[in-house]
Amino acid sequence: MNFNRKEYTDDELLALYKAILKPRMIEERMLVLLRQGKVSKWFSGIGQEAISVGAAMALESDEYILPLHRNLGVFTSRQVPLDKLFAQFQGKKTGFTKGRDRSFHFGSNEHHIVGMISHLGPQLAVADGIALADLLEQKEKVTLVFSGDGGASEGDFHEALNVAAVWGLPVIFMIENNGYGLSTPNSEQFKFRHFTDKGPAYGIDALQIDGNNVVEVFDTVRQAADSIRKSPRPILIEAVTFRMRGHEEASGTKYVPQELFEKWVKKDPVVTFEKYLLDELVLTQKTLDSIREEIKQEIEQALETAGATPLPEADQQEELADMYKPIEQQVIQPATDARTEKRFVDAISDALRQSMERYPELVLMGQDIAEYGGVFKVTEGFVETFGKERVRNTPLCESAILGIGLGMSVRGKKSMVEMQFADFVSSGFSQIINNLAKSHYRWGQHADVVVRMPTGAGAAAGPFHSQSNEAWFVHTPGLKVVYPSSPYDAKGLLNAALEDPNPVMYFEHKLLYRAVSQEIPDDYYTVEIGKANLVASGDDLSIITYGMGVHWAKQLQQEMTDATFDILDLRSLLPWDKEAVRATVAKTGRVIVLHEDTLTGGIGGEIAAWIAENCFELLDGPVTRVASLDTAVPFSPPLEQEFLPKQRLRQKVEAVLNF
Ligand SMILES: Cc1ncc(C[n+]2csc(CCOP(=O)(O)OP(=O)(O)O)c2C)c(N)n1
Repeated sequence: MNFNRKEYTDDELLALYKAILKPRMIEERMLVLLRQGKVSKWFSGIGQEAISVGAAMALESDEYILPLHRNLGVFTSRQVPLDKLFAQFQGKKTGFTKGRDRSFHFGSNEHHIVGMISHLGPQLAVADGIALADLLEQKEKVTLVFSGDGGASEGDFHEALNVAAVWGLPVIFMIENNGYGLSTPNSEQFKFRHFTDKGPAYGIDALQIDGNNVVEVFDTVRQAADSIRKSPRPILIEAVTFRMRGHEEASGTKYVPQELFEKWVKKDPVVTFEKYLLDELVLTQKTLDSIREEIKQEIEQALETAGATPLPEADQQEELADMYKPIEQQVIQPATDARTEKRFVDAISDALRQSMERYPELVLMGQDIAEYGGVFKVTEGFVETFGKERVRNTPLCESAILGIGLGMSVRGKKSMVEMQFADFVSSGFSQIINNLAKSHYRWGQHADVVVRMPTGAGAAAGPFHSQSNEAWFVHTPGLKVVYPSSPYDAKGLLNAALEDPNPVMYFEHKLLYRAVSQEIPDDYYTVEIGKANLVASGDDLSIITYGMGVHWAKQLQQEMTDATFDILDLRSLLPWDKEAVRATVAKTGRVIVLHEDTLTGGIGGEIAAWIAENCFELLDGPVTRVASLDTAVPFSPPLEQEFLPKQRLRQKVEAVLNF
């Protein structure tokens, strides 16, 4: 192998050697422990260390790296304490995730590392987010993210590269091309010849390097980083390498032809570099022995410390609490009595505008939200006031933009991501439920992201512009979900959501945008998240609902004068106000849970079950759900009206009253 040391000093080369030796020695030790049953399986980086190490050593220590499952060398090169790393591998509380996630699934802001989630691809956009935050702060920093050749088949790869290119983000996309994705060879993974072919299609410079040559990796990343710090843009580096062990330490290597191992063992990145340094007299056998001894001691001590720590004791309170970044919401009252009649849609704009003024770190992202003002005109005029940097038109890349939201949080930014229609959130689902929602629980990194969700049916817009999908998110711990029904709440809850450092799904019913108006405070104010509102008080029946359901219930009350209803507007669906539910059940003893979402698996089921479990003695009749039909949302108006629960409501109410 040809090592071109260029102008690098002996000390620099020695530092690289020490750095590449450490992950190799750790893994060799772990293989012994695995055979003794003392560690669980992991994903070996043996044969690929030059990439992790060369890349990590080339960057400044406060530049973020986003490694994947074969990048032990990133953690060791960033001097992550080995005892903590081993504790992480062993599921100990003293690891990086308090025993909640495994192997390399963690980040450490102290070390400027954001670890992966299993899904691989979502990691790439998080790097975009970190880079965007740095770019907005004019920090002249680079972010480096890894992908395997297999993971690069995911749509997330395309989205992340595309957005990085369009926005000129200083990201190095490091593709470790080791020829296989688990057992699948590249010939069954993709049709192009080299990853460098992909760069031009995205408008990105692309380089191919020998991924087993640590000097080449180090030098290439250094130069690329230097260049894009000064002139921000993404660069794709394809590092050609080979995985010398199985996908993980249980899967074996039978599917890999033996001659490939014979070819690549000659290019072992540690052995070849060591030989080069000995030949060049940069390293003597004596120094080599003492370096090995030093690393060995470090490993043994760390193993001892980690091993001595007991497995975690589960504490339910702590587990539940850590799903969220703590916030004691102080409800803010408007500073003056000034009020103006506002439509629902204007109330949303109001909140966004005032929160943009309040939080200079807040960035809005969404399709067509800049000059065009968004398809519902919520952000009309915002570009003029806040500029294109903070009011960002995005490509059609829901997943990437949501991942960018998480990356921005890592660097202290807030983001609001507008879904053009709530239906399209399915294209970014994984980022929300796997990345944003779980990040704080896993490693303490909050996701300060509000996702605005223009939702609901009634406008004959068919199955893909009308869905109520709030239940998808209410089922996901780590998220908050709010759903206002009035202009007052729309403004107050959006302000509260933007204040909250946790990921909040904010549902806004499209039919309410221009149909309801109300005098609301001109000043900034917030509404408490998790607090329901009794919008009408009655004696005979409780209708527990939210969103459009509140308006249906009110309308029915006007029509039915022989009975009076408590109408409880939940406003927040996660968390939801159990106290208020209990109070209204205690008052009337008869309950309808009403929502526009379809019946099966809807939130009504959860609320009804809770009432049955906790308020059974207060009930005078069966808790009854009224919801949409269990079908997709149909297009044609007569079909849509039959789908929606509104016209079934009266009959159900009468049945409960007469029970
Ligand atoms: C979305 C998703 N699909 C499937 C998997 C299972 N899986 C984990 S790693 C892997 C292969 C990845 O190959 P590559 O990206 O080339 O990385 P390598 O393992 O070769 O380093 C697969 C299929 C996964 N983790 N996530």
